Amino acid sequence: MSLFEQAKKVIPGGVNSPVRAFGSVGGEPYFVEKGYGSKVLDSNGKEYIDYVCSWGPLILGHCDKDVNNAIVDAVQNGASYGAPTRKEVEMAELISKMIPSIEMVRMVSSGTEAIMSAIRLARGFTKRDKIVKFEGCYHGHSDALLVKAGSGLLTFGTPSSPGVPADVTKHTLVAQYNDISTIEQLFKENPGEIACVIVEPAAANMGLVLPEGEFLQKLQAVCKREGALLIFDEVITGFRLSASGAQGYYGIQPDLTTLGKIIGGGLPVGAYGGRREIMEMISPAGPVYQAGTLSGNPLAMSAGLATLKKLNEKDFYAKLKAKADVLWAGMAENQTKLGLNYAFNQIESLGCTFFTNQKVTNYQSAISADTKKYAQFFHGMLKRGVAIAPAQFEVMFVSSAHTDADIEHTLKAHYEALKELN
Ligand code: KE4
Repeated sequence: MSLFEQAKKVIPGGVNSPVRAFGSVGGEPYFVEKGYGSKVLDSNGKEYIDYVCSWGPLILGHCDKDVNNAIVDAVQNGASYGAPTRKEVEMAELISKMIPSIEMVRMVSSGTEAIMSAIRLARGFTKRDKIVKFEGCYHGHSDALLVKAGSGLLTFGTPSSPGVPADVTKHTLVAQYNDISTIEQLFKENPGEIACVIVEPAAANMGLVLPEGEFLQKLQAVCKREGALLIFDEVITGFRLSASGAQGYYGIQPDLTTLGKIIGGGLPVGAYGGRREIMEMISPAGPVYQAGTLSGNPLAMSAGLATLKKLNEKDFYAKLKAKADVLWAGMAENQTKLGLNYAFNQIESLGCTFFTNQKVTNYQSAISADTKKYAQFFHGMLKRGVAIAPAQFEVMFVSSAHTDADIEHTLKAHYEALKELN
């Protein structure tokens, strides 16, 4: 019996998070035994150059020595106390220094928890119930955000999962990414009722879709005019696009920001933060309740602090971008050589090939991608020792641990995998 068969007997779908099960690419998922630098080794002893990188946290790659040492040192003093620690203060001060719009921050244990809490805070602060998200953006699995757009471009959210009451999602409105007219329309139809708009400032959950023109600036202006809070979900882009996340990259300060992934260095973590007058509504300073047994966990704080400190090293992002740009340029060159023109979006160390010839700027254009072709491409890369996301609507993550040799190997595999597509 395979490990996957064994797993499926005791874990739903054999995995602890759905995307890991290879459902959209077919075949059995590889089980990882260990990671080191840019690589992972599976339970059959096969090595892959890894562009999943734990879906974003591992911007330094696997088993970074400084991150590992920080965890090993911390655990000598215990794993959790349920009492405040100086590391939580250090983490909050460092996050606030790196992302100035975050005057105060609350640590939690996942991106989902960060977003769920930020939404509650926005509702408590504005005394409004409705929220707006964009079709194709993913903000974790809390009920209010498990919605899909109904028919047409502008709708109330309808539950995208059983178990989510329509009574909950009726407060969630769905707009279209890069189309500010859909936002204007929602505010026109719901005057004074929208608490917040949550957006991935660079969307990485419908594949990679980037804000066009002044989309983010206009979004901020509309929220300001309408008295709604702008929430940047930077669980992926936070400390990924720059030392100040997407908001630093695009020069826009949201009212609230959610974080995760990188700030835990691979350990369970999430955070939400923003303007002091808003954050001081959070219990016990204020009336909006939120709590967590392992919030600010000392091991996660140690791993996160060690990670963020290395991201502050001179030219870290310039070097990472230069490395990623070699990969992105090589992938474009491979397509040209093969006479292909699949859509390709990239920003800094994030990249995504869509198997469609349409420019991808929103959910509708993203889903024009041929997911069967992606599946074939995925397996073509995997058999050549390159592990990319097992789903079209995810992204490739490049880490500082990826070497020139890794990129050369990846480009060779990429060329051959594209060539053999039928
Ligand atoms: P978590 O609850 O999984 O820590 O974070 C949820 C979340 C929130 N916001 C954004 C922008 C996110 O991308 C995520 C989670 N990202 C996915 C990958 N696209 C996690 C992978 C998985 O679900 O296993």
